[in-house]
Amino acid sequence: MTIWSKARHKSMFDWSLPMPDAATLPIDRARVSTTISSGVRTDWTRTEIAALFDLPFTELVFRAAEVHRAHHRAGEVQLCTLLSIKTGGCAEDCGYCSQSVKADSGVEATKLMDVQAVLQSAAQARDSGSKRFCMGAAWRNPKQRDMPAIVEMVKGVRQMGMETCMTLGMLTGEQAEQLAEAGLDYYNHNIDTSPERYGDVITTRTFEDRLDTLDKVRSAGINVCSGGIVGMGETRADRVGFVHALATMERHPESVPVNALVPVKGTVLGDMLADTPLAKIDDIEFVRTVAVARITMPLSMVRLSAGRESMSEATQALCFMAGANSIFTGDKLLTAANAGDDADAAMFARLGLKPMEGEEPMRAMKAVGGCSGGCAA
Ligand code: SAM
Ligand code: DTB
Ligand code: SF4
Repeated sequence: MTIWSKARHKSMFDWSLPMPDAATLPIDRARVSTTISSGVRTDWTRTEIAALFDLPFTELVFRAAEVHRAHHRAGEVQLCTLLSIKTGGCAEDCGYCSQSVKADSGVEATKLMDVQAVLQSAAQARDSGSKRFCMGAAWRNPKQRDMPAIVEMVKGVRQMGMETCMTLGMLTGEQAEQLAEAGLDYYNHNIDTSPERYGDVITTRTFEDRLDTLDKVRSAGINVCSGGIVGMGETRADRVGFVHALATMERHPESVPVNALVPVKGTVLGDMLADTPLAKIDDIEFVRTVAVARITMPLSMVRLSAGRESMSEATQALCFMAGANSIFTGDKLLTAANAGDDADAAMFARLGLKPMEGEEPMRAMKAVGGCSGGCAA
């Protein structure tokens, strides 16, 4: 029995700590449906978003916590697992990434994993309490010859009862349709930073290329997972522009990963920022970004993604308070180290957090037909 399942069986951790009522209320589907028109805006201006960032910190976190409680079970955090199904040797030149051919990071390139090996790994994740299995490939785009195996992976993981997410780079419309047909729940494709800053970080594709794939994913009916990285040496204005780009999409991404840069030696950004004051994002600024994402995209899952390994529990607690409600568990992300199950189970116990069991709000709404025309419209 793993530490997470032990925790869930209460033999190791006591999940029964007192919680404020609002935190434990089940989602009221009728109430959630009415928030479609009342709480979700897609017409945010940069000035408004900048003003949120500028709020006194405690006021900002308080407002974000209010929004969070109105739409989510505060006190519950979804456990997700990441698997790199094809590592390294990527043709893109993303300045943050250890898997680019341009990086001298020591990451070895591998072939696409066998379907059975992926399914074995997914079964382990499920048995450890994970609700969501994310498969990532270091590709600029998948080749047509890879698609049959990818489709089998999606089908197999879905059959295990876990939510599926894939991140494979740019897609054609046909590939998006193939993934949708296989039953893929989410496609992750990050905008990463503001439109203005994008070209400083990546030169082998454009911000528009990213939006184009996101459109194809949406059109195919797959849920969108799109967010980015904080701490790449960007300005506050870039963080405003980053959140603005997401929060003004015709429909908000159902899932918004907020990563703190993991500065990897041998990558452009890892080397550029090393030994400078920008080497690590200021914790308060990171929490501010999470809070502003929560306020502007009230129904989305906000995922506290990369960078937790070097984040204090106090900072993570502030992120949960400010509306983050999903984490990646385990010792490894794709190539970088992650906090690990022991540390996370201990943190959940200390903070009185519970692994999320129920449905995500936007998916729950779709299930009752409340979101078919666009949750953020
Ligand atoms: N190749 C695909 C793509 O770029 O969409 C999928 C994999 S890629 C590794 C997924 C995301 O991980 C990136 O968009 C980026 O936001 C995040 N990421 C990659 N390296 C990171 C790092 N060193 N620190 C934080 N986030 C990182
Ligand atoms: C996302 O935004 N974060 C995850 C997931 N999407 C695929 C990936 C984080 C990768 C961190 C760096 C690494 O492990 O190499
Ligand atoms: Fe390739 Fe994705 Fe890494 Fe960019 S982030 S180098 S596309 S694996």
